[in-house]
Amino acid sequence: KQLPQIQRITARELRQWLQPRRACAHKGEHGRLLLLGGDHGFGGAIRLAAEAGLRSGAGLVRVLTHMEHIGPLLTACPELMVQRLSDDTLQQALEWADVVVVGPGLGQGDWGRNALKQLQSSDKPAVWDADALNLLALHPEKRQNRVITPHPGEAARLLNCRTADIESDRLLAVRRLVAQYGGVAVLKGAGTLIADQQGDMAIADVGNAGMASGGMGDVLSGIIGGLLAQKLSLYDAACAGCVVHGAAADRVAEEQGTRGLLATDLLPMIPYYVNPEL
Ligand code: NPW
Ligand code: AMP
Ligand code: MG
Repeated sequence: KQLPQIQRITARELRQWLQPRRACAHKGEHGRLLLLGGDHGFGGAIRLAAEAGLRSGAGLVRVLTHMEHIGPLLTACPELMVQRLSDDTLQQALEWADVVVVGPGLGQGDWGRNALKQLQSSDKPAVWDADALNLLALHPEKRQNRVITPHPGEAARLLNCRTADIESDRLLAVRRLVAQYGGVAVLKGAGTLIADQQGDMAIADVGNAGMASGGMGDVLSGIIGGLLAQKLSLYDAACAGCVVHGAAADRVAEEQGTRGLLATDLLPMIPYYVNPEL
């Protein structure tokens, strides 16, 4: 059996994807990023994803979520634009956005289902994560203009198998994800794999066990969304996003170790890896 070629990517390779900004740049050219999520009890997930989008360099970041999360989100991060998610605000925001991230803390109830259904009529580039993937697993749909970012548990739901089956052959799992769902697939976990439909495949050779804590994946979806908003291709944004994410976590761990590492610790480290001139 011929083994696939897998590109091994480290923080050094980020220079091939990210260019320094033009001196006369303005926010409009760095993309409008929309994030949908944060059901009752999950306000933290959407805040982490949205702030990661800003820290990755998206020009404008807007969040549609539950009313109860608006105040806390704006207090934590006043650079965000935050509104209550409704049919009207979603339609208007979808016209506004260049890129959409859906799923962090979305839940699997009617609120989240309805948002995902409306989003399906848009073909803007999108990152589907977390509960968007759990809902996708219930009604599988192939789509080209999308990055999916499952952890092994979500991948098992998408492929209708056990988590152990995913972990026993991660290469096969990521290829099956792309074959069934289209676009680009990111199979998370130690040694995150990225694959597209042309057969390209990469492994992010960064990250550490401190990342096995709540909210880490939400940060990744925001980073990939922020890079897509800056016009990287789906595959490049996914590869670069995984490396920025893992490298940011490694930088924190170098100082304070892995135990007790928080997803919020990564946020101020992201700029060190999205600015290739550093
Ligand atoms: P097992 O037990 O091994 O079969 P879930 P979630 C597996 C939001 N969050 N290697 C493992 O399965 C999210 O955005 C909100 C192997 C595990 O038990 C979602 O919307 C937060 N297995 C929602 O919560 C912070 C692995 O998956 C199961 C694995 C639910 O998302 C937390 C857990 O996955 C969270 O982000 C690995 N590396 N990784 C907030 N602050 O608001 C995962 N598994 O059941 O899909 O639940 O990921 O917590
Ligand atoms: P989630 O389960 O959605 O919160 O995502 C967890 C994130 O942390 C993913 O990007 C994983 O690749 C990363 N991660 C979790 N555990 C590890 C680990 N042991 N080594 C490296 N990365 C990890
Ligand atoms: Mg997650």
